[in-house]
Amino acid sequence: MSWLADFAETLDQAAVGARAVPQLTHARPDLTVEDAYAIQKLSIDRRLDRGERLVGIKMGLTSRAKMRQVGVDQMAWGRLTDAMMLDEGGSLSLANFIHPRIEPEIAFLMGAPLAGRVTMVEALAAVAAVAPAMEVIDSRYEDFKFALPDVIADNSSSSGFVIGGWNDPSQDLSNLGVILEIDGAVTEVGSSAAILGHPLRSLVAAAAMVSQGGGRIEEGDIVLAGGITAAPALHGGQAIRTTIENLGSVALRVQA
Ligand code: 0L1
Ligand code: MG
Repeated sequence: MSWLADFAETLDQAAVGARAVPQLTHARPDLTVEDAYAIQKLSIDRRLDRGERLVGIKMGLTSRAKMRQVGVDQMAWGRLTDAMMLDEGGSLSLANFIHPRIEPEIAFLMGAPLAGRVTMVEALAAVAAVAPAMEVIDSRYEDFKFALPDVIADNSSSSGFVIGGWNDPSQDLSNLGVILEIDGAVTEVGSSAAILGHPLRSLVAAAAMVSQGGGRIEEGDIVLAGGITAAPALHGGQAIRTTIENLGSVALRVQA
């Protein structure tokens, strides 16, 4: 087994067993971004071998709030599988996670494939619908600490997501107010503009980054545009709701 596959197995097992592991860059300080995407793919391939199905991609670190929170200042992407999808209004069990956090997101549903260098107009033309969403991030690393190659190898911390109702994408998405409430109290406030100035820019970046890795965004894929605010930690019994202006709300409960 190559060292890349060894690292992929380590991260996969950490996710399956909900047990944190040391950063890969501690053992291998020369780990490159290219190595990291190879590890990510090998790790997700292990899930696909167990029967999971790819349903889209997530963009990460597309807002200053997120970059500041984790101390990494470059974008990353990861893969979403059907097993990561949570029911809207449903609940999650903390037993399946290490130290989960939640963040408000905007989700795109693709009506056509998208790849390579595209404009925002071309990106919008490929979108079938847009929805409020939340991502559960759960770094598989101890203390939620990582360098860029670590987080990329770890599927950009992605571990779950929930999507609200789909909306017509032909509306101004550039500066929509966003509120994250926990137990009815407003915990984070932001704007869709936090995502690279416009959430469609994240889709443009996604098309380019996924193509660099030899793939493409497919018709029917979900694309999460990236966390809009800092991501608070989840605790037992919480009721979480994100509301995005003009797009609606999406909710989750954490089991007590
Ligand atoms: O917060 C993190 O763990 C970094 C990767 C995910 C960030 C995002 O989805 O915006
Ligand atoms: Mg996110």
